[in-house]
Amino acid sequence: EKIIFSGAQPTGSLTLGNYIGAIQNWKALEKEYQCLYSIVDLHSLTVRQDPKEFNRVCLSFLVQYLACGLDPVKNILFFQSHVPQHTELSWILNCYTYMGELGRMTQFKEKSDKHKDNINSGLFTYPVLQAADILLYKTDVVPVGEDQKQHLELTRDIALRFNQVYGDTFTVPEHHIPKVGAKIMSLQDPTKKMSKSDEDSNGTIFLMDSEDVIVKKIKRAVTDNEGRIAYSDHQPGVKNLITIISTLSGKSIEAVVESFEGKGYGALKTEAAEVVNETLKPFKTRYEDYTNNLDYVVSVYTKGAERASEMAETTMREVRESLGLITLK
Ligand code: AQP
Repeated sequence: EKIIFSGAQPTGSLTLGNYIGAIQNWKALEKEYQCLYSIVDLHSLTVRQDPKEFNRVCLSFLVQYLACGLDPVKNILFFQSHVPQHTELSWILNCYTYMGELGRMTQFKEKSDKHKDNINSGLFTYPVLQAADILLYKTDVVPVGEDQKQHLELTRDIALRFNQVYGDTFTVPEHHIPKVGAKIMSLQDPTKKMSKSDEDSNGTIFLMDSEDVIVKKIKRAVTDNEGRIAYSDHQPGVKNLITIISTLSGKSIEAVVESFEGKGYGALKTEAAEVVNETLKPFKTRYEDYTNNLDYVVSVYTKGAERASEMAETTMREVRESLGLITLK
C-alpha cells in the first residue's frame, strides 16, 4: 500500500487555503492510500509561542482535522512531538544537507525577513525536519500546496544523497499539488498567498470564522476595475474567487465562468460566500461535537502516536544500522 504523509503547523487556525490546497486532497486520498496526517507542532516552535495558548491551539488543530472529515481509523492522525524519531532523523539528515541548500529556500528568506529579531537556527533547518517527517514513513506521495514545492525538492535531494551512500533506505517521494487551488490568495492582496499569520485578518478566511464574518470578508475582497468575470492572471482577485467556487463546488472553472456571464462582481462574491459557508456548515457542527467529546480526541492522538511510532521505529532501525551506530541488544 502506498504511503501518504502531510501536515500543518499548529499556529493560529486553519485557513481556507489550507483546506483547499491540502486538506480537501487529504480526504480524497484516504480512500486509496495509507495516509499519515500530522500536526507538526515542533515546526511551530521556530516562532515564540505562549505555552498555554500553544497547547490550546495544538488540540484545536486535531479537532479541526476531525471536523474536516478526516477518518481517524483509516488515517493515522498524530502529533509530531509524540514520535521522537522525527527529531532523531532530523539531526541525522542535517548532516547530509548543505548550508547553501538551506540558504536558498525562499520560505527561509521570507520568514527571516518577517522575524528579524528571531532568526533562529530552527528556522534555517526547518526544511530538514520536514524532510525527516516525510522520509521517516517511506512516504510515496506528499499532498501539499504550491508553496511547499521547493521544500519537497530538497527532501528528494536529501533522500537520493543518503541512498547513494548507504543503499536504498528512503523512498524518494513525489509531490501531489492540486491542478486548481494549489495557491489560494489573500482576499486583500490577491498577489500574496492566503496565510494564517497575515497581519490583516481580512485577507484570510479561517475555517472557524462565523458565517457573517465570511460574508463580510468576501464582500470586501479586492477585485479590479475590469468589470468582467474572467479567469485571468490580470484579474487575480476575481480569479481567486472563481478558484474558490470551483474547488469547493466541484464545478469546472469554465462552468463557473460561464454561469456568471453578464453578471457583476457582487454576484460573484455572493456566490463565493454561499459556497464557502455551505462547505463549512458541517465542519462547524462537527467541531462543536468533538470539542464536547475530548476523551475521544485524546484516544485519537494516542492511537495515532502508537501507529506512527511503530512505522517510524522500523525505518530508524535501518537508518541507525546503515550509519554503523551500535544498536541496543
Ligand atoms: N494559500 C494557500 N493555498 C493553498 N494551499 C495552502 N497551504 C497553506 N496556505 C495555502 C497548504 O496548507 C498546508 C499546511 O500549511 P502549513 O500549516 O505548513 O502552513 P503554511 O504553509 O505555513 O501556511 P500559512 O497559512 O502561510 O501559515 P503561516 O502564515 O503560519 O506560515 C501545506 O500543504 C500548504 O502548502
